[in-house]
Amino acid sequence: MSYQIKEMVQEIEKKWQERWRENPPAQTKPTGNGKKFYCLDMFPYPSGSGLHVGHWRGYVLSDVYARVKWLEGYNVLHPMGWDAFGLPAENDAIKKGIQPHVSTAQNIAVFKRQLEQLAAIYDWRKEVNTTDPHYYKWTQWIFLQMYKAGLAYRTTMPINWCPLDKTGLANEEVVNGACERCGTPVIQKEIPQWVLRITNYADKLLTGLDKLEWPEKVKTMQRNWIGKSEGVTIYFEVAGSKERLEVYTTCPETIFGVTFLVMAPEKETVLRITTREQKIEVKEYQALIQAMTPQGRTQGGNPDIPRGVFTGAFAINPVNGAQIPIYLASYVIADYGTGVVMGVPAHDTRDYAFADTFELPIVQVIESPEALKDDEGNLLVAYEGDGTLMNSSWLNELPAKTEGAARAIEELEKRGVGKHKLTYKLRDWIFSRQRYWGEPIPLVHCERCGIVPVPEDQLPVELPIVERYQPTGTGESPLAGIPEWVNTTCPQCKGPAKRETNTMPQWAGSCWYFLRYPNPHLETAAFDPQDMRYWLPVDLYVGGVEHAILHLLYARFYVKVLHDLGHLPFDEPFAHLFNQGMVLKLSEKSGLVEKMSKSKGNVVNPDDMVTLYGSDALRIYILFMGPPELDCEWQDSGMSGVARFLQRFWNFVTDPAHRCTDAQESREVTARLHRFLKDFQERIGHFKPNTAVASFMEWLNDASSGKYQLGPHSLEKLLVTLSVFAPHMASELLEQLLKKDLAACSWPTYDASLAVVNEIVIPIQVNGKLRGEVAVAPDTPQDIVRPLAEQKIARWLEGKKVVKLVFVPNRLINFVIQD
Ligand code: ANZ
Ligand code: ZN
Repeated sequence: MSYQIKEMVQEIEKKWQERWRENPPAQTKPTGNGKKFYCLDMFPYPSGSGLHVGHWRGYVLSDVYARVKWLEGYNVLHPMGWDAFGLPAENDAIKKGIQPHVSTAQNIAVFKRQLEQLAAIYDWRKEVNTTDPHYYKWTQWIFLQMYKAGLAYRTTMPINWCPLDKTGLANEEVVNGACERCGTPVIQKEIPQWVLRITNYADKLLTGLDKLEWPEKVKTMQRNWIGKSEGVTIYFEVAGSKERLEVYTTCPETIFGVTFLVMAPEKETVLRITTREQKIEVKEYQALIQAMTPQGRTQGGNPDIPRGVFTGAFAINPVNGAQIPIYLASYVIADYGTGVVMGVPAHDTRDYAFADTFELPIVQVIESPEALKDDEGNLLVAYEGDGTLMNSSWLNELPAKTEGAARAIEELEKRGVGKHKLTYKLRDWIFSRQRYWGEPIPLVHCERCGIVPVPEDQLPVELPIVERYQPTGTGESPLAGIPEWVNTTCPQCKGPAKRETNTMPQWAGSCWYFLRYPNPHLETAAFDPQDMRYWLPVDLYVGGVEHAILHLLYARFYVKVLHDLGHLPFDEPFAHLFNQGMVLKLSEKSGLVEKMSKSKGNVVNPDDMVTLYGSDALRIYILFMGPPELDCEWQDSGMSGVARFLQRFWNFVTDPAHRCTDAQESREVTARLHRFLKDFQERIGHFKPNTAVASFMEWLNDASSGKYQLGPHSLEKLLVTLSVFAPHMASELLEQLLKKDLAACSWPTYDASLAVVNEIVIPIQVNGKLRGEVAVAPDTPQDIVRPLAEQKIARWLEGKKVVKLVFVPNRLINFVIQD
């Protein structure tokens, strides 16, 4: 019997998928039933283009861990659902000319059919859909809790506005000055907005990161985004005026090196201090800056816009009475710190360039051998490092960044001209969207009572199904054009009132969906306290790194708020996070290896791969492609190689010549199996599934090279292990050869004393330099050594292209890379 590619694979996979549809394996047991494992995928938004092999990368990975835990006897919660509100879904519907709820339902049906082929052990009884009124009733309820706690407020301010999507955006949704969704440059628009006070949680969001088992990269991104900065506010009197300017600095030790001040052009004090002679020039400059995008401002480099302008006014340095000129410049941001900066050109690069342009004095106050100077002792560039203070009166001789800074703060506070201050880069979260396809914000505007929350027993405020849902572009949501919906009665005074017409951002539904999965049908509450105590936090969360700030920061914020309001017993939602890398592929158009996308024409459709090679082969190839945290290049040859491996495996175990009774099994065969189990389990445990695939291949190589006979006991261990990668084939073989059902099996254990190793150590080189070692069985071939080696030296390969591989069996593996 041979495992014929295609017909037989398809037949077997279809048979098992049908069985699993009728009788799904690994379904979640009731709350409280033994040890639990909550394995979560970032739920997809059901786009019109269906699943992509990139989706498979995350979903197969999480399924492997869910399956291992299930076979270990855990009560596993491995759910799936739909993040179906929001811009992409609405834009997709507009493109097709149908209603968003119709296209969303269609897209979900396609996704579900495709997911069935993935054969993950999802519990579909737990499915959630953010656009279901039974779900978003609770999304609205959570908003009301925040509103009542004073964490939601309305304000009119200039916000990021995407002219193409015709909606306001949160700061987190603006990437390099462009809309995160469509890439259109963002402009500033002044409209009333609902805003969430995420800044109240800046410190908790920061300190909470310390206890999380998350990739360091993601934690760093969140830390930088929150941007805590410890500094001082220093007060500068304006000469000949009653005005006082507050300056925010993180370098108070440089106070004697200040030779000018710079204000953000839009500060309201600007015109009060500007002299008569300078008024026209200052106003012109303000108008120029107003027209710039925030990014254009801080990155500078616009040759048409002057670096700055003089106000005509002077400030007095509080420590030495020096009079210094006050300028405006685009590089100072109005809403960071105090919006006024003290210019220390000797020790800050931007200040140095500014002083250069306006011919302002440069006074060095930190001395170090590393400071670059000309023959006359003038600094050639700003020196930003540490050193000994000079030209600084009572600060002289002190080490600058440590004692110098501390002494400066102490002295400034004592003299009443400065105050220690914490500053954050995080801004409050702009939460309203002027679009149709989202949760209505459950508030009512009453002429008499003002803003009134919709009573909780009247939730959900349902999104009406309307003829015209296209964005208006006026700054109002399309809902504002439906008088029957807008006009309502005030819940308080019963007088006439109008509904809030803005909707929530897509993040609103994804900030708490993981709390809903344990009991998605609960009618009386968003979630049950007992479920929360048992199931949460999530044990393993798998998803793309593109959510490093947005979703992951917002979800942490929601959980912290719900915790503080007494609704949750924990304050961090995701104990362990894993970010899978992207799937890249050579694009014929550009000749480059790029992220898969429709426009580049390099997308691989998982359906085609399943048809050609089978779901099991695709699952294994996805895992085998490379270290799961790195971006990896798709190669068709890799896919067929994995299919061949599966066929060899099938041929081997179904051959009666390779089987015996347990008693007849040789000690060598048993030992080899235990060594395999040890390798496999350790590699899975270290999140290296690609190398766990390699351990399978190593085993098969060894087994095929001698007279190998397996007893049923060993065969079962082997097949149960295979099942986490290739569930169809493993289930079929268990049934055919051992008359067993996977659900009746358990995760194999190994005997460490049997698993002792007979291995050799191969040096790994990168461009001829020794970068690591890998231990393998003698005569292990290149296709197995390579992934093991790649894992060991992943950091040397990240972002690099391997142009050549030199492999000498048992001796050496050398990667020749190009930057
Ligand atoms: C004097 C100084 C001397 C500074 C020196 C730096 C180096 P972080 O760490 O990001 O908080 N700054 C303050 N407010 C600003 C604003 N609204 N727009 C642009 N720049 C601003 O950075 C704080 C430093 O950035 C502050 O310390 C200030 O420049 C500048 F050798 O003050 B410093
Ligand atoms: Zn009223």
